[in-house]
Amino acid sequence: MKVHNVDMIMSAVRPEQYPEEGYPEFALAGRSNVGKSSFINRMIGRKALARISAKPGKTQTLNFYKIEEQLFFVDVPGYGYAKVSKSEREAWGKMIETYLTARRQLKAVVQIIDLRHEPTDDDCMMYDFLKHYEIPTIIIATKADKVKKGKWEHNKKVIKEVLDMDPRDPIILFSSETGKGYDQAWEEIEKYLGEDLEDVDLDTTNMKK
Ligand SMILES: Nc1nc2c(ncn2[C@@H]2O[C@H](COP(=O)(O)OP(=O)(O)OP(=O)(O)O)[C@@H](O)[C@H]2O)c(=O)[nH]1
Ligand SMILES: [Mg+2]
Repeated sequence: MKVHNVDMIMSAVRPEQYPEEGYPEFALAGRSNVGKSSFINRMIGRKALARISAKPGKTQTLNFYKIEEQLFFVDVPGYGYAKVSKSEREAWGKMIETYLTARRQLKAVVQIIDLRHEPTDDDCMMYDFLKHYEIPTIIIATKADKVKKGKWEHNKKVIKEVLDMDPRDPIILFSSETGKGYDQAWEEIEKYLGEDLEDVDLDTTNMKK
């Protein structure tokens, strides 16, 4: 997708603050500092629209980015950041759980994993949570620019094994630095947009009758 129009339209914590357009939504999940916001920026071709953290834990709310009047990327605060209080962590958990389990517009979660390391326990917990609720998941193995080419396939295999990935879920080698994986990532996202266009066609057929 060629992206020209992007709006960071709102930050939300509670469902009544979510946008009402009804476009398909794709939420980012991943460890704090893994590169969720950088992924969004690369996908929309903006250097710094989604806020990138010098310090981890920068993204605190659900941030909705409207793309081409077609879809939303939803930037979600990362997990696994040690320096948050218990009450903050609980509030985070509630906000994420409410959004992920109850949002009808959510088409898929883009879970970002660091290609350099084995997935953490938190990564595995997040993936298990998504599979438990049968939420379609696209795994993005990012920071590929920091890994020697010769290790890409091996590290990808480790991620698949440690997460115990459903073979139907795609996993894409990615780099927000170089743009590697950009086309493949858009391809996976656009698969879900196609479904919606079919729905629209059906509706107009019915209207003509
Ligand atoms: N080399 C390299 N660095 C990256 C890549 N993606 C992200 N980074 C760097 O990783 C750091 C964290 O990136 P963010 O995009 O802010 O991470 P985040 O997951 O949104 O972090 P939180 O909002 O704190 O959860 C920044 O310094 C980025 O420049 C990548 O593909 N390659
Ligand atoms: Mg962020």
